[in-house]
Amino acid sequence: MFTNLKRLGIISGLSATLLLAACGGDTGDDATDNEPVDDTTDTEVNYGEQMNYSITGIEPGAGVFKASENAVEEYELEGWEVQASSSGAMATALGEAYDKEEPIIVTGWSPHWKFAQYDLKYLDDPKGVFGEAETINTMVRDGLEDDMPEAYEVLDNFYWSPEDLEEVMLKISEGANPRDAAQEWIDENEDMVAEWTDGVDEVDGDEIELVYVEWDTEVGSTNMIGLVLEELGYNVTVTPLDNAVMWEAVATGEADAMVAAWLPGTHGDLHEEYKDELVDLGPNLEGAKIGLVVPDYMDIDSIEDLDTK
Ligand code: PBE
Repeated sequence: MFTNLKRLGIISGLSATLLLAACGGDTGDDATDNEPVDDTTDTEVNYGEQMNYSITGIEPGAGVFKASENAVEEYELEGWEVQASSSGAMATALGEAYDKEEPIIVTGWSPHWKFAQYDLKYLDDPKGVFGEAETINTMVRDGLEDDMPEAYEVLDNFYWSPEDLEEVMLKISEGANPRDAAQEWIDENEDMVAEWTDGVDEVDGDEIELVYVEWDTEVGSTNMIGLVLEELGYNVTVTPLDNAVMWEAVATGEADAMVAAWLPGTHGDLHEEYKDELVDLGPNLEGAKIGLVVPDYMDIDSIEDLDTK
C-alpha cells in the first residue's frame, strides 16, 4: 500500500500540503483552495524531487541534447540538469522506469521504436524551444555527382516514411542485427527500393563511405541505404562518428555521404557551419520531431509545469 501511494506521488503531494499548513499557507478554508499557487506547487506530484531534477539525455553532441539544455534555460527550470548518456542507455533507463511506473523524462525523438513499445507523450513546448516538425536530409560531398553518378542518383531518390524507418528500428530494438533488419525491410519493400534504383547502372565494387551517428534512427536508415548501394555493386563502408564529426567528414570530402541531417532546427548550427561545402539532396524523410518525452502515466503535460528546486 505504502509503495503504491509512493509510486503515485501522493506521499510527496501530501508532505507539500503538510508543509504549507505548517507555514500557515493553507488555512483549511475551502475558499482558499482555488487561489493561484506558486509555480513550484502547482503540480500535485513533485516529479522534480522524484527524478532528482534530472532529464535523461543522450550523447551531448546531439541536437536534442543541446535543445534540452536550452529548454532548461528558457523555462527557467532551476536545479534541473540534462544528464549526458548514450541513446542506448537512455532507452534502457526509459524501459526500466516504465516497467516500475516510475517518473522519467528523456530527450526524445520521432520516428523511434520507443513509441511502438511504450505509451509515451511529448511534453508541450509552448515556447517552441524544440521547433516544429523536421525533415531528415541526405547530404553528400562536393564532387560525388561526377565521381559516382550512380550512387548520387540513388541517394537523391532515397525517400521513405517515418513508418518505414520505424519498421527497421523496431526489428533492431527486438534484437535483430541492423544489417539483417535492413535487409528484411528491403525484401519486404522491393517496389519502393526499385523506384530509387530505377534506370541506375550497376557498378563494379567502387568504394563508398557513409557516415552516421549511432542513434537508432540513423543506425536504421544508414544500414538500409548502405545495403541498397551494395546491391548495386558498391563496396560500402558505414562509419559511426560523433555528430559534429559526421558533418565535418562530408563537408571536407573525407566521407561521401550521410542520410542523417535533421533540419531546420536540430542540426541547424552544424548546417549553418557547413552548408556551403555540402550538397543537400533534400529530405529522405518528413515528419521527424524532437522534444522531452515522458510515459503517459505521468500526470504532467507541459514543460512549463515542471516543478523547480
Ligand atoms: N537525434 C536523432 C539526433 C538526430 C537524430 C534526434 C537524437 C539529434 O538530436 O541530433
